Amino acid sequence: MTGTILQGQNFIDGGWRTGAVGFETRNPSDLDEVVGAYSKVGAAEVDEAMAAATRALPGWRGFNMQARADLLRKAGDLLMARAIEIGALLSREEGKTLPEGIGEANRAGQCFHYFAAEVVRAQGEWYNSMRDGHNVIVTREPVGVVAAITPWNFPIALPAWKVAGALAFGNTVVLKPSSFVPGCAVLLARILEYVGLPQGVFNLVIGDGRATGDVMIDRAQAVTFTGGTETGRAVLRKAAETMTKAQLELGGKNAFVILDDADLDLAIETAANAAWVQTGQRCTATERLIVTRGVHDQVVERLAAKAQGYRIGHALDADTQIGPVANEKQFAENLAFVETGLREGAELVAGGVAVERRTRGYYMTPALFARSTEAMHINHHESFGPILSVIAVDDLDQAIAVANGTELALSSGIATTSLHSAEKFRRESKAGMVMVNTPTAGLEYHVPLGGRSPSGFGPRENGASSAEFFTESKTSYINHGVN
Ligand code: TXE
Repeated sequence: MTGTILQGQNFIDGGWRTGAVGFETRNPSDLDEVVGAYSKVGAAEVDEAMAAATRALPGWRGFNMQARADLLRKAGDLLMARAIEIGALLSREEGKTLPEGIGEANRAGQCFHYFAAEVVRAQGEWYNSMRDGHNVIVTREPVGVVAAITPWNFPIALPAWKVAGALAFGNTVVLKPSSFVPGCAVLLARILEYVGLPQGVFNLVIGDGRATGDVMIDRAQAVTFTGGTETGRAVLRKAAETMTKAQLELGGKNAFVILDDADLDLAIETAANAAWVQTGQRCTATERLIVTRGVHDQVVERLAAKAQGYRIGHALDADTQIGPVANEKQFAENLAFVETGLREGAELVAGGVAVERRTRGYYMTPALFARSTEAMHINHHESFGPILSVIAVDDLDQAIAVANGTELALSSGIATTSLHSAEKFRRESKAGMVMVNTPTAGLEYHVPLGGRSPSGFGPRENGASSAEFFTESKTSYINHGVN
């Protein structure tokens, strides 16, 4: 199945705009297929988008609450009604399998529904005062214009939850998607235009990371960013200049522990899913597998068989289980990462090589390294590909120490049938999200998402913690004179 070429524009101040520099995206499953034709805007147009969002702010902030909730809900309805179309575009542009693409589009719709309900849950607190005849109220107000900057690995869900969250709390938004995968953001903009969001409330700019990002961060009151840790540092440095509020969701070097007492069928399934499915391109993917010696050899053997059993192929083929790597840069980095592991002396027991399929694409087999040690580069740096390395340990205490031994602390997990071990791990893991007998990847939108610095910075995304980022608190003292 091939599709038409999406002609994607920028959406600024309620109108569609072509930028000066045109470019195309190609299907990572089939490099001979062009998926989208877009154009990048420069600093002047980004500035216009920021100005439009600033002008639209008072109107949107005061927009009727029910009407605002209705707009978000309708956007969610449309995302779900068009999930097959959006999912197919996502699969063609990013390389996720079609069920994954459709699932992500539906998730985007659910995020809009969740935040539609948030609109009417306006938060506030009332306090008695120390002073007679007074009281104190604490209310929340929109933070202002939000700059949303997103990476390529979740082209619709990530823009959706950032944009829906910002809008729900009365903010206006300028979204900059990754230029590797702008198509879904264009469809989101079309949906938001169709449901009748007022002019300037939502803007989409496609452009180069730094040039675009710098203008956005300068002019916004808040920036929400997901991407690589180094880019996150650059965003934070820039935000510091203007004291722009920042929320960063960055890399992970996520560990999953398997103890001797684990249900091994579940543990193998869980580890394999989190490491290799979606081509390992999830910030919460398992990259380090920490296994106690009693089950180590069995785990390695079974996981090697599992890795070799996956059907790798074109993202739109019905029998494909794992699609291609999303882009050439990531593909080259993954293969180089495998080389590094081999050079360091880890044993590659499965996969890790480029393979050919019926179409030209960035295909590689899921990699499993055994006999890797904690000190190796491959156990400290995010790979962002389908690459898993196993580290053998003596017991739970050592497992926890190794799991906590990297800088990045986003997600972690443990497979065990011992309530005591599970609870000890849950308490002592420094990751922002801890999973017991379930994959390190696979998050829900009604609860906070994120990790400790340098895996994350600022208030967590999603769930109740969204309000912390998307609003500012105001404390009011009122002398009403009633005793
Ligand atoms: O991320 P980037 P990309 C990691 C992963 C991957 C690497 C690159 O290791 O290989 O990041 O992926 C914009 N100011 N993760 O290219 O480069 C850029 O245009 C402001 C981990 O997607 O960080 C894009 O829109 N913005 C991650 C967005 O930032 C800038 C998920 C992300 O770009 C900018 C995805 C700048 N100076 C990738 N430079 C995770 N763990 O969740 C670039 N951008």
